[in-house]
Amino acid sequence: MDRFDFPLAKALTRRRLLAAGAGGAAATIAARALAADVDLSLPRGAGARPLTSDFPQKVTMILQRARPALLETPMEVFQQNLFTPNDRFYVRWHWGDMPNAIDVEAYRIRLFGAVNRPLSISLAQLLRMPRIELAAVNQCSGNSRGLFQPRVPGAQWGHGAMGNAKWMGVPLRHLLDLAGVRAGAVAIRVGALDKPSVPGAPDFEKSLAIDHARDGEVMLAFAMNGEQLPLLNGFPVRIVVPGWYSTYWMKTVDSIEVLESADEGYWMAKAYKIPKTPRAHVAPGTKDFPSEPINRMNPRSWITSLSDGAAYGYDPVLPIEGIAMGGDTGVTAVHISGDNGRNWIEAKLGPDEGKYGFRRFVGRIGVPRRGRVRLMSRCTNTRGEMQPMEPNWNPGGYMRNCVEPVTVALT
Ligand SMILES: Nc1nc2c(c(=O)[nH]1)N[C@H]1C(S)=C(S)[C@@H](COP(=O)(O)O)O[C@H]1N2
Ligand SMILES: [Mo]
Repeated sequence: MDRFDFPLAKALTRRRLLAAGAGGAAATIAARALAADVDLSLPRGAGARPLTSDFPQKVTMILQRARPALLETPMEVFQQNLFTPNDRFYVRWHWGDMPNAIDVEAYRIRLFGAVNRPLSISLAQLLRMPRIELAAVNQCSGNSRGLFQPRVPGAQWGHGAMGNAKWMGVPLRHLLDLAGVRAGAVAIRVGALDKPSVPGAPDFEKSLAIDHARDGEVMLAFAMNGEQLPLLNGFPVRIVVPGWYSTYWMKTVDSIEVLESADEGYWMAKAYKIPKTPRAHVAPGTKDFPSEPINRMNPRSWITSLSDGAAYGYDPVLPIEGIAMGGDTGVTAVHISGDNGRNWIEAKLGPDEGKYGFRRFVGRIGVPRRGRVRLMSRCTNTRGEMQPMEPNWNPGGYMRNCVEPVTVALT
């Protein structure tokens, strides 16, 4: 592919910018809310959230929590852009002690453990290495958790804990090959600059199987939609694991350890575990089940041209637009329905930007008369997996992927 001009000088400028804004960033993290509220239409009527523009490099986000920062993307952003703009891209951190300035000259990524030549890589070195670029959806494992019934603890996200971007970076395979992975290596464990804000709490670290880390697509990304990553999305470098939930997409990476035995750390062995059942579904209330670490994403779709609960002028032919994702594989088809799922018609798909990204769909639904209409979209991926009507449930509130109806009044 073309050599994208991503000069370090720009990164240095950014360092100064961040240094100048650092106090401001820290101060603004105790965000003021904008006057307007959004309603995430959560069950139990608890969906009202303030909007905020107080976070550095972000505009008009739904404020879920200020510290650690949990910012959700409003749905209209997905209607307006197939690639989510960096300044509208959602944000999630586990610990309040997230970096608010980076010294790009001192920044290093250490690669150590079961390797022949441990490495300490500067940003300048990383920017000279072979790079790839691909579109991929970054989706939190708990996206749409606020819709779980019965309710489960955790961030009560609507559907906006996701975003689609073109990620550019160095394949992790390249670095692992430079270091020389020893026979017997089974996994890599990635660590980052943020630190627990509670004494003795486990540092946020995630692991990937060594073969996955070496698949040529898992990358150390330094650019997002052709620009540096926003600080809150992991500047200067984050891991991108195409097709997998973004709990693995470590931000502000500073260490990669090659392990010879499975990672028994809290964030792999205890947290982010899902039932080993189809779609990670168990009967609501179930606590004991065989589990595994969360992994690949499943197909989803959303109607984005109409908002749930809104009123529109009646037209016998209602145009519909939305976005779909296949999970860890491409989208084969999206079907839409205007009669509560009895009849489905195939929507027209927009350009294919790569199997890990969002795919636009457009279609028309005949509406015989004025009144309320329940509209639905349903994605089928290239593996033949189709979004079901029934919601899945698990105590973590993970992997929701049922059909998400939108009800509108046509008057
Ligand atoms: N260093 C670091 N990386 C992290 C996290 C974190 O808390 N610290 N959270 C993970 C989780 S659970 C999610 S959903 C994504 C969110 O990515 P974003 O903030 O760029 O949207 O970051 C992942 N990477
Ligand atoms: Mo997440």
